[in-house]
Amino acid sequence: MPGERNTNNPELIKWIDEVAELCHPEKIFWCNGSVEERDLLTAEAVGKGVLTELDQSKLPGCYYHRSNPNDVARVEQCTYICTPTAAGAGPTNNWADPAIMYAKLYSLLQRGMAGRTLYVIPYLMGPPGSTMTKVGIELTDSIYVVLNMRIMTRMGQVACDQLGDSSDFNRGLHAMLDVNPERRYICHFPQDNAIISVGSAYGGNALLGKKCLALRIGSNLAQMEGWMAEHMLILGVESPSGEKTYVAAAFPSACGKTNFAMMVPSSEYKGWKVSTVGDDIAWMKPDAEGRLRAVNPEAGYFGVVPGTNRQSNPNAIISASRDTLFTNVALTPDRDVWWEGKDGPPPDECLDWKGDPWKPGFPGKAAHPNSRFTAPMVNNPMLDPAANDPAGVPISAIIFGGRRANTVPLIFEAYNWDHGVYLGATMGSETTAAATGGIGQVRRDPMAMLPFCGYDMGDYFRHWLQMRKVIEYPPRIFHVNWFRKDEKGKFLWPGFGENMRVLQWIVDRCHGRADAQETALGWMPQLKDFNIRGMENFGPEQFKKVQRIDSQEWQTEVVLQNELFIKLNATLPKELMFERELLISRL
Ligand code: GTP
Ligand code: SPV
Ligand code: MN
Repeated sequence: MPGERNTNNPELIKWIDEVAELCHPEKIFWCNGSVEERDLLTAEAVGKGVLTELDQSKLPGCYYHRSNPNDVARVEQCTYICTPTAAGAGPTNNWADPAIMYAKLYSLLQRGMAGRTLYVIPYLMGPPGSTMTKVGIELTDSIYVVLNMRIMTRMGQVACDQLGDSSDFNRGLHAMLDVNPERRYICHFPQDNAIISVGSAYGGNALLGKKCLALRIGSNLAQMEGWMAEHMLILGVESPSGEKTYVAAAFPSACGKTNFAMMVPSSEYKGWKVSTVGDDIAWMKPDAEGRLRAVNPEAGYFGVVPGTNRQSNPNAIISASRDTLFTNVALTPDRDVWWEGKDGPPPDECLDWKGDPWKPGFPGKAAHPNSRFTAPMVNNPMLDPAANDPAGVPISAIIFGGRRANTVPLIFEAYNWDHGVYLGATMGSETTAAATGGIGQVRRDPMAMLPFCGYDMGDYFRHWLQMRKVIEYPPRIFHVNWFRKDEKGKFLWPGFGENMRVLQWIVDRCHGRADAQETALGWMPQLKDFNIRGMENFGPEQFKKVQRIDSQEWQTEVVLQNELFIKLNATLPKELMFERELLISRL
């Protein structure tokens, strides 16, 4: 019977009893992850108006959801790391005293699920059977969260089986309450391996396996256990000769991870094949041979919708064409979905992401800029054969990249691991719609982890430096910027499938084949080392522009970089200050 208890784990049952006692749900539903259960819950969600069925002949298994308009992105100002001391969270996180925060949350949660169902979601982060995999249990009163977690993680019986009678699982408690920004708290208690999230039902705030467990709690576990939990895509690239290379790349939210992870190489690259291991999170650990190996802890993609089309990301379009949930896009009268940047003309009329009538020419956007698709990774035609491999894949390169209209060249390579850590640590990027707040302001987002590092950022940098000592064959480290613009505000680099040209240089560097020139920033390809063959409107002059190091801009940049270092002064590793001095003297 769907919903029946499917484990006898005593610790788990005890915890659920406590939560039920506090939150007073009308009933408890234990998820087993079956298709029967999915169909039942989907029908219930449609009945309650949480989901709208899309045209099943066009989009089989696809449903539409609108979140509360006040609840459309991560909320960094409501996100807390509740370590015993404020120093544990460090100066870049919001900190709260765990006792005080628990008290506040328990009072908000009192009878907080009255009249609702409490769903028990056992899930795995990581491939079944991997030594890297962790078990989480999310308790939630949101049926939408259940259906998303089903796609995003290995959920249900498989997780109960891996857990057995162990008490080693992450306790995640999620309650929507009245979805009020005034009562919205996303709280992490690393010392208890626990998460409590209230007042939001959206994305990274509510799907607790993703940013909360896999990154904020995960980064704590990683530091203690000697591995790395990173906001990185993982992709494989195979050359025409059959040589396979895996790389991981950290770009901030809405800065191109999904697009790069699913890249279809441009026509110049016939015979080259890119394959996806993951599009958002990498867990990486050195193996017995001294290589860094990575697994994708997730099983689905929670991808940015606007701008996705057959040209920019055909495999995302295919992935999201069946068994997919669409959140906050526009809904057409024939029960199809639409968004800015979709193929074809806009619909004559539709309902926008808020449910209001919308027509072309209306001032606002039809789809929210942070509207998302939730699609199972098995839908991805270019899924890497090793995506479920418990051993993970060996990483040859780590790529950092931000969204920078100026200053930062398209591609350069770090001199060595410590210099690479410096490049990651000083990464800047323009803010995007993935988090509420201003858009387009450059801020420091070290390793794309500013919103996701669950402990002191200086100690996190130290952990990165330490990792070098346990990885015999460390990946090379690179920095990219797809987003540099010219004086007219046009992107200097075409991006998307053409990023294969940058990836080729990276891969060739990893295999000791490509030349580079020593510059103030690092190793850079010269025109002779970089393939621009067959490119339209991109010649030697454009290459020079996109790679230019402007000393004026860099004078400003090193000052801006220092703002973060000053903030982290208590724990900043001295190696990074030395790297800074070296950069200044080179400049
Ligand atoms: P999260 O899921 O929020 O962590 O983001 P992500 O890093 O996976 O972002 P995604 O790949 O969805 O990128 C979203 C935005 O980046 C969209 O606006 C894309 O159009 C834009 N983008 C991605 N790749 C490129 C590129 O190569 N060039 C340019 N100019 N824009 C790009
Ligand atoms: C991000 O913001 O980096 C995301 C989307 O990947 S969310 O799951 O909402 O955090
Ligand atoms: Mn992300």
